[in-house]
Formats: sequence, C-alpha cells, structure tokens
Amino acid sequence: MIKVIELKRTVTDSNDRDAETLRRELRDRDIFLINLMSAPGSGKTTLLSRTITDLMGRAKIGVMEADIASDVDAIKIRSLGAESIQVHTDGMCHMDAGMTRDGLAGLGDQLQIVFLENIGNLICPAEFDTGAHKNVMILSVPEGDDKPLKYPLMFQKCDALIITKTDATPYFDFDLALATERALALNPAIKVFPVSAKTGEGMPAWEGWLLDEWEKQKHA
Ligand SMILES: Nc1nc2c(ncn2[C@@H]2O[C@H](COP(=O)(O)OP(=O)(O)OP(=O)(O)O)[C@@H](O)[C@H]2O)c(=O)[nH]1
Ligand SMILES: [Mg+2]
Repeated sequence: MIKVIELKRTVTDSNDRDAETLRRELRDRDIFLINLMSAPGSGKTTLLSRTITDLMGRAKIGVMEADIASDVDAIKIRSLGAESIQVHTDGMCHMDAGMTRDGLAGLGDQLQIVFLENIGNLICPAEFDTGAHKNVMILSVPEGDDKPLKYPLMFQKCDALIITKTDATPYFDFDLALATERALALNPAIKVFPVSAKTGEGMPAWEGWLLDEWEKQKHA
C-alpha cells in the first residue's frame, strides 16, 4: 500500500474575483485572451509561431510569454512581426489574474487576440484562473497518452486540447484515440485538435476554432 498525503489547496477566492473582473474588462476592450498551458517543451511557442504566421492579416495577435527566466520565447514571437512581452514570475510556477493584468499593461492597446503562454507545468497553472476567455492546453506525442490520468485538473479546466508533434507518432507508443477518449472522459466538452506545428498538418482546424470563438465573443 502506497502512503498518500493530501496537501492543502491554496485559497483562491480573491483571485477568482479578480479574474472575472479582468475577463469582463478585456471583453469591453474587444481583446480575446487565450491562456495556453502545457508541460515544458511540449511545443507552445512553436504552435503560437505557426498560428501567428498563418493568421497574419486576419487578426492582430500578441503574446505574453511567462517564464521564470530568459526572454528567448518573446524574442522568437517578435521576430515574426507580432507584439510580444516577457514576464518573469519570481520563481512561481503559474500566472494568476493580477500578474496577467500587470503583464497585459505592457502590450499595445490595438491587439485583438492575446495569448498568454503560461509557465511550462501541467499542475499549478490549472489551479489559477488568469482571466482568460478560453483555456487551451497542449499535450505532445512524446509525453505519452496517459497524461489525462495523471493531471486530470488541467484537462478538466481546458476548452481545447491540442495534441501536437503528430509527425513524431511513428517513433512513440502514443495512442491518439486512447488519449482523446481519456480527455473526453474527464471533460466531455473539450475540443481535441491533433496537429503538427512542424508540418502544418491539422493547423487549420485549430485556427478555425480559434477564429470562431473570437467571433462568438465579439457578438456576445
Ligand atoms: N517534431 C516536432 N517538433 C516540434 C513540434 N512542435 C515543437 N517541436 C519542437 O519541440 C521543442 C520545444 O518546442 P517549444 O515550442 O519551444 O516548446 P514550449 O512548450 O514553448 O517550451 P517552454 O516554453 O520551454 O515550456 C523544439 O525543439 C521544437 O522544435 C512539432 O509539431 N513537431
Ligand atoms: Mg515556450
């Protein structure tokens, strides 16, 4: 028998209120905020880079890069001609609504879609509402199809699941149908998009969903 210790959850009452306020304010300013979460290295910046390039001219997209150190991701995004900002979280493993508000203040006011690339981590970011209108997560093929079993909250909190690096499927024992089934068992409403940000396969379905959801918010 394995000993299990239940740790206490952080109290997040005030963060939930702050997040609701931020979400409403951003909607009033016609800014659509997407919180993108995943494990480190699963492909957040690569997916955003391809999305920005594909949608250039259709939406003014900006990115807030959250990391503990460095500015390499923000530099990559800027090199594509999109606005980006880097925020450091003082060692913290997630972004909350207050931090998101502070970071957004450093981005221009003319943006229509803003992505928050959250800290690479499948645990803490799922516990804190950032004020985003949609939560999106990435699971990459090399990580394995068992991740919904191990990190259920992340899958429960997200509106969309992008299964990326599908071009690497021949080299890994990743069962796409099983991963999808496990995610849907936790969250029947989650939209699943298998993609390769490297080859572009599957990208139009994800980008179509993003544009549709943006459109819905404009008319909400
Ligand atoms: N084969 C393949 N490699 C990919 C794909 N997407 C990302 N990669 C590679 O995966 C590695 C990590 O990608 P990133 O986009 O930096 O991942 P990230 O989630 O932003 O990483 P952190 O910000 O450090 O958490 C890089 O070497 C990418 O080239 C893909 O669709 N296929
Ligand atoms: Mg990154």
